[in-house]
Amino acid sequence: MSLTLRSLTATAVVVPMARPLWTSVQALREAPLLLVDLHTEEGIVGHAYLFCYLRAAAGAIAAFVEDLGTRLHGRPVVPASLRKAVADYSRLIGQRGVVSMAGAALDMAAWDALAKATDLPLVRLLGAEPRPVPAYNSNGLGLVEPQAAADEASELLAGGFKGIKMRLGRPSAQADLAAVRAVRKAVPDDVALMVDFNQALTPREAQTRCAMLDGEGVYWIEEALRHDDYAGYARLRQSLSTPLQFGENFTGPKAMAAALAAGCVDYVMPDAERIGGVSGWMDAAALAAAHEIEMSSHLFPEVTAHLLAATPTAHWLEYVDWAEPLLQAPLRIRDGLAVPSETAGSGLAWDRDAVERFRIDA
Ligand code: SMN
Ligand code: MG
Repeated sequence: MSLTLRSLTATAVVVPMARPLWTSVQALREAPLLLVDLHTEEGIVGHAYLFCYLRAAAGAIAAFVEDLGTRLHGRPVVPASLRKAVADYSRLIGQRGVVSMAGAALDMAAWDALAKATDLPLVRLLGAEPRPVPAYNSNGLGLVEPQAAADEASELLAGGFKGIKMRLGRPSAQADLAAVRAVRKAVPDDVALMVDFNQALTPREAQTRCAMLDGEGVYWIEEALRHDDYAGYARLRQSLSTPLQFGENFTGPKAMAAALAAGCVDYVMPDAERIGGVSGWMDAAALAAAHEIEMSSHLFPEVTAHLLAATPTAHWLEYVDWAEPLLQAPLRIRDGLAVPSETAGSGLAWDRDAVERFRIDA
């Protein structure tokens, strides 16, 4: 069945985080999400959601999403054509920030609608099988005292997770090291321990702080530097044996292509809402495969369970539970593996009562 786009609606919600995310720059206690529905003339509704980072951003993104819906009214729901139309429409303002997020939401909702129209789980529409992918628990584990970090780390392993991520970037390097050692000691040796600086360090600080973590059982060091300092990452990488990881700030696959061409990163982890939705993700997956680089996900675990299952060099799924209160069927984690949903689409179905409860006026 071919589908025709009628409209896009965006609903802003704010969900309290069960475990606050205390990063080097900001403590996040709530998740401002935008639920996007693509309505078709045929009656099928495609779903997607965005993480807005800041409550104040939700209104701006919602306005652009709904504007895209008006612009594209009557178009066939064909992701490649919609992508081209969005690129043309946003050429003057530029496909960055909230503009690129809105385009990604449209793309993800379009793929969801198509998967429903073909009665396939998204992963199968992408030509792959719904195989489980290793997931690490990325909830919480912020810049707390070492003992609190160790206790929380142990709690995060419930559900059989074989990986966890802690945030770093305390004022003192020694305090970070003490927290890493406390967590490393508290969890079994076979648990992968990722660390994330959230771009906190200058190139000089990064040399010292990352060297300090070498040999401490850290699985990857994420965003030590400003996200686009590819020359800086290349220098940092030369002196380290711990793998470097970044990618949540790639806006579109071309940013990832540039990072891979610069040879400055060991692993990549694009974010579905910044890389360009399902279409952008699949381009990125092809790049990672060509470079033989392992690719993980950033946020959106329900949808990325499908995307990673269709990614040749799939590595780790980042699991956060922020959208769960809004969903009829939360993502299943079995023995530390994320299991893509088997229903038609990408597995997102809103719990309408919950949406009303968490809704805000954006
Ligand atoms: C992160 C994600 C979402 C909000 C803030 C920080 C973090 C991660 O960089 O990789 O999980
Ligand atoms: Mg990160």
